[in-house]
Amino acid sequence: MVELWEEGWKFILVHGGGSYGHWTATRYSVNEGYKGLQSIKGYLATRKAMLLLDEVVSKILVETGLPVTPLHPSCLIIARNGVIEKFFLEPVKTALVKGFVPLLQGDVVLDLDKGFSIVSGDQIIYFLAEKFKPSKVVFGTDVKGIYDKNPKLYPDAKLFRKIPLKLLKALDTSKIMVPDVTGGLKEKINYVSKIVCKGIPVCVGSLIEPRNLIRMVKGEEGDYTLILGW
Ligand code: IP8
Repeated sequence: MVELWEEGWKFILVHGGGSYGHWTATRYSVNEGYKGLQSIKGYLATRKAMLLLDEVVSKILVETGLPVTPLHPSCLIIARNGVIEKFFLEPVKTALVKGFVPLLQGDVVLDLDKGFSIVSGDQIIYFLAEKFKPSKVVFGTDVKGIYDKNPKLYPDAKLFRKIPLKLLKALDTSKIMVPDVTGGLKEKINYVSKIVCKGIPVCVGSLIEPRNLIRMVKGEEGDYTLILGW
C-alpha cells in the first residue's frame, strides 16, 4: 500500500468491525439502539472495541511507512435509523490535501431515531464514493474475490474474474456467507451495486496475497473480481 502512496495515489482506507466490533455489538444487541441506561454499556463497549481495533490497524499501517490519520466515524457521523444522515467530511478532505491517508472504520454512531446505531464500513465507503467520486473502489477480503459458493467450504467454488451487476445481484448470498450485525455479504453486495451504478468501477479481492491490492488499483491482470456495470 505504501508503494501506491509513494507513487502519489490519493486514497481513503476503511476497515470493518471484524471480531472486535461484531462480537461486541452482537453480545449487547447494540443494533437495537438506546433502550435505557443498561444499553449504554453496549454502546461504550462497541466504541471501545472499534477504537482498539483501529489502534491495531493504524499501528501496523504506520509501521509500513504509510502516514495514516485515523478518523473515527463515531464522532463524524449522525445516522437516522442506521443510515448516514450527516457526515462531517472536512477532516477527511484536509487529511487528503495534506498528503495523509484517512483511515475510517465501520462504527457505532449517534442516531436521530434509535439513539445509536451501527454504520458499516461498506455504507461509509458508499457515502465517501458518492462525495469524492474516486476512479475506483476496492473491497479487500481474505479470499480471492466473489465466488459462486463459499470457497472456505467448497474447494470446487468458482471465482468470478468479471461479473455483471445483474448476475451479482442474483447471487444467493445465504450460500456464500453468514449474516452479521450489518447484514453480511448481502449488504456488501447492495453497496457494491450502488457504487457501480454511480459509474465507479469496483474490484473485490484478497489483501492477503502480495501485490494484489496494487494489481486491483492499477487494473493489472490477476485473481480478483471486477464488477461490470451491465
Ligand atoms: O464490519 C461494523 O462494520 P462492518 C462495525 O463494516 C461494528 O460491518 C461496530 C460492528
